[in-house]
Amino acid sequence: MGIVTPGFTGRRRSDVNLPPGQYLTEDFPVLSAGPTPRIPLDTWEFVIVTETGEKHTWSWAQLMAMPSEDVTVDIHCVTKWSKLGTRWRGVPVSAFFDEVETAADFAMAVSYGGYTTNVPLDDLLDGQAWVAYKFDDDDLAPEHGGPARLVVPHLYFWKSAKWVRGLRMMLEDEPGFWETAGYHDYGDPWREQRYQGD
Ligand SMILES: Nc1nc2c(c(=O)[nH]1)N[C@H]1C(S)=C(S)[C@@H](COP(=O)(O)O)O[C@H]1N2
Ligand SMILES: [Mo]
Repeated sequence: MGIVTPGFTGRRRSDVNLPPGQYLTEDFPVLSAGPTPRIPLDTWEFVIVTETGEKHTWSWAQLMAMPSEDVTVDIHCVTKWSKLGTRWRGVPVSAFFDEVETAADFAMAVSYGGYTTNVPLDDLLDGQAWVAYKFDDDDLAPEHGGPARLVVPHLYFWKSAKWVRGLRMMLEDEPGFWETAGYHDYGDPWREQRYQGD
């Protein structure tokens, strides 16, 4: 006979499989390299610029009209905290690329406020990345990247650009803000790719 714990729905600590060097946190730390920008929704836009300079722009109203997904994912910060089962609502990045033609293999995510981070395009497609605007059923708080942020949970969380403004497509990989400062160009937490050379 097994032991049943009524009402227990969480995962047991011993069942948790964290990437190497990570510890579990229950709260939601804020990590921002600068001040929190405030972006009014009526001027907010998401822009994909292709390698040929072609621009595709979505307004907030257009974003809201796109089919969204509710996802529950684990996130892993390079400063070693991991948070399990975070709940987001957002538009899958692949939906934007249904309308964009590009031969580029890399994207530079660009944020309001100037933050940048590079991600291979393949890592943004096929249900791996979202432009998220809700967290835990609430509008995404400004300090966590609201009105909208990138969520790319399979890479270290610095790749999940807060206050995302768009993607600049690149034929060659280029480092973004933290990558220029020595962080890994790809950032796979399961391979512990924290710094350049890992
Ligand atoms: N625009 C922007 N996006 C950013 C950052 C930032 O400083 N600016 N920090 C990154 C880092 S290092 C992490 S761990 C997460 C933190 O997200 P949170 O503050 O919602 O926990 O956002 C990432 N996205
Ligand atoms: Mo981070």
